[in-house]
Amino acid sequence: LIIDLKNELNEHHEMESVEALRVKYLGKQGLLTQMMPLIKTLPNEEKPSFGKWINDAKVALEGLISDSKNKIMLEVLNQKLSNESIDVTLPGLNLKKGSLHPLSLVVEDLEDYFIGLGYKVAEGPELEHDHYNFEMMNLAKGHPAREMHDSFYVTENTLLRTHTSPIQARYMEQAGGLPIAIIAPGKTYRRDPDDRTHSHQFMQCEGLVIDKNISFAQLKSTLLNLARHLFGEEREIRLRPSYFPFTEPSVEVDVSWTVTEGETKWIEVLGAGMVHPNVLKMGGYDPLVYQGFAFGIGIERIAILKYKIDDIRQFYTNDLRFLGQFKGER
Ligand code: FA5
Repeated sequence: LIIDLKNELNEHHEMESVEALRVKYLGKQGLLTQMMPLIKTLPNEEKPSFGKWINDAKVALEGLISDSKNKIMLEVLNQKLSNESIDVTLPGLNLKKGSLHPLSLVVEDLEDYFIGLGYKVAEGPELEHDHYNFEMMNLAKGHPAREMHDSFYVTENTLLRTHTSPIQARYMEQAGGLPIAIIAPGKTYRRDPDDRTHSHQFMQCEGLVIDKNISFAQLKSTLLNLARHLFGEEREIRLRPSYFPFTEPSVEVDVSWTVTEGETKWIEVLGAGMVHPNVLKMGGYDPLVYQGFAFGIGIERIAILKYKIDDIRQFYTNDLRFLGQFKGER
């Protein structure tokens, strides 16, 4: 029996057929099981040795079957391991990583800088009421300076904001306490023809400080420190008298730029001034008690200077070769 089973096991290498062999030899009707009743037919003196033989055979057959099953299990496992193994040395997928837009880089830098000085960041809607964009900024209907801002009107009284200054009026209205110290970055729109330095959509960052004893000297030092933060410690600023309806006095601010050794150029980057008494009054602050300064930075201007970009339209044409150059800037 043992030799028969050994031979049969050599021909079967699957779990099911080995199990069938177990049934064939050891099952209820199995070959070994069928021999057990023979014990009754033997003379008494042979019964013990026959019993022992049956038992030994059973143990041997069971051992062969389970060895064979174990061998098959191991083979299946090894097969699985080699089929499902992962080659960790293969190169990974090359997923392209994006980067922040240069204008976002400038805005985030301004936010970090001013938050560090105790300013808050404010926001306002891009679709704005004439009331906030112009009237609260001391530009009544028919004011000739409205023409400086060629506007996109949506209805008679709403327009795409031409500057971030309306956020000044909105903030004053709901501030509920002094001092006010905010910056407000955002998109702005004007019907300017697009060229290398102008776009019909661009970005500004407004700044507004209101309290008692606010002076022009504080505005000047704020702007000088800002210019040095943005462009380097050796920068100087130059203030030129200017006109804005919402500030008095008003200035335009140039930053020094070394073209070649010894030759310095001045480049205009923003408008600023002391908040006009009418703007303070309309915003709910007595101009005899409170003063303020405000500034409006052209974000593209800053980015153009900082990253040496030659055409403002590059910011809006979504050319990945251009945008990809700002990886790792932040
Ligand atoms: C203003 O818009 C004022 N609201 C700024 C201000 C705020 C003054 C607070 C005083 C107090 P201005 O029109 O000069 O000012 O615009 C400010 C900046 O926006 C400019 O210096 C320029 O950098 C940028 N700018 C204006 N028009 C365009 C345009 N079409 N394309 C790109 N940038 C522009």
